[in-house]
Amino acid sequence: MDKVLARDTEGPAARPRRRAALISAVAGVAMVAAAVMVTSPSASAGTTLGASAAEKGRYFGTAVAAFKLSDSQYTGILNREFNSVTAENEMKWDATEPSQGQFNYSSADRIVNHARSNGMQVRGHALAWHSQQPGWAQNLSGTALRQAMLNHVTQVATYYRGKIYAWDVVNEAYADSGGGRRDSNLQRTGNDWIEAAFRAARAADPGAKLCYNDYNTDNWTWAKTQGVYNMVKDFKARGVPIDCVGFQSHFNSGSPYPSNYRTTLQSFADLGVDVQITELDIEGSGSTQATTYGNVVRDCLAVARCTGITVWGIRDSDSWRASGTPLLFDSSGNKKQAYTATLDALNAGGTTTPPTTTPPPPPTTTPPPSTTTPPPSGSGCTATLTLNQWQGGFVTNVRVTAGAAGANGWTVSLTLPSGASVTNTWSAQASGTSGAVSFRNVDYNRQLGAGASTEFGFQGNGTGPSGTATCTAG
Ligand code: G2I
Repeated sequence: MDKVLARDTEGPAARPRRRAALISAVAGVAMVAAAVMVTSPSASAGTTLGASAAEKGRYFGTAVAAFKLSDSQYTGILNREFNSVTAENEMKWDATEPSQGQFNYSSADRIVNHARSNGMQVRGHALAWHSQQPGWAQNLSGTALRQAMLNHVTQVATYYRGKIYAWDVVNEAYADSGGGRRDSNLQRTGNDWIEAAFRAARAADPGAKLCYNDYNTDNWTWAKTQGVYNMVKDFKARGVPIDCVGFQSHFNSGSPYPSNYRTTLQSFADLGVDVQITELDIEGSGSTQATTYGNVVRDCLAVARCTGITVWGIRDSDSWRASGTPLLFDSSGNKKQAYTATLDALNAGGTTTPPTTTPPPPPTTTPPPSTTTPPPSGSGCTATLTLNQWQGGFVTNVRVTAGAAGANGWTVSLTLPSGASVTNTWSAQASGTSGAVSFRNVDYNRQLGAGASTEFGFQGNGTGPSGTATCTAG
């Protein structure tokens, strides 16, 4: 193995191309074939976590702290081993919107730019969470908090549109015991706050996979796991836009790796969502720790829709639980037994079906869903509204579908119910806030091909509109 490891001498810029070639060349091929690959000077199958995961159609990521990107040992390991990153704290609400309506992306951008220039994908973490809220949000409640949260989701997801593989839209909304929701200021805005957040995220970045992320949801028999499972099942049944479930998987003696972990992953996947291991760390050392890392990797590879694994930090000293030495590299940056077990498990896992790698939909134009009325036969367009109403406020998502002639610009007009007013609009330019209002395309969604559609949305106070609206092309 050492000889193989020593082969990874190409710069990071060469790696994405090589990874892509490897995915198509060797996906699904067993370890024997991988061993043949490493004899070729242009290939390095299985020599790093990211390359090995990519051969199985998966990613292998880590949490990154922006302030550590100037540490060359840290960045060296990051660039060599990982093909996905999650901002450890920099995309959270307190970091990105320290004052209401004033957004600061400087630290998050450092991570996103580093990832993109080194061919790594980005998991966005986290849009709506009861913890790490800025002080101003902690002091809000009711409709004001609901609208602030939806605005936050909309603004941040819009800012990063096209750059995020998957968003943790909602984080840790379930209680530790009992199987119900956690009490929080967000929960007190109404039980539908989670689906409202998902709808706002979908409207803002239709190309990102939208995940629900939580901890202590690994053991299939635990009430919390079942609570989240039932929510996802309900969302899928009602068409709430959810694509994935993140399992943080912070394992220690109080919350050990469960022998039914694979059952949990597979059961969620069977609901029609991807599953991802999003914050993996395993307290311990030596062969015990190594075996558990191997088990986790084997479980993910056994589930076709387990699309990737992220460890929550690089070196033990980078961990939020540093004293538990839960990561793959020691505090000097050396590979631990846990690293070798992880890489070996990745390389050995060629016998399972890799996930279908469907490219995300383009950000602005998606085919119309079969449930909507067919597009007009000639020129013009149609507009279909989906209303998410709660006490005192609403979000309306609007699907605009061009007719057979396509559209070069469009305007949607409607009359709001009495007392309603628009407070925020995304992916369109609004005229008017109450009574008769209209929404004009913005630059990126002006052009629609024949029958193509795009979505925009708006939120407001009072009772929102539903049904259809007048759409004018041109
Ligand atoms: O707590 C572990 C993770 C559980 N799941 C959600 C993750 O977002 C969470 O990450 C941790 C970070 O690893 C810590 O780095 O979230 C903590 C906060 O909830 C982060 O800790 C905070 C400290 O509490 C702050 O005092 C500090 O200013 O990190 C901040 C930035 O270094």
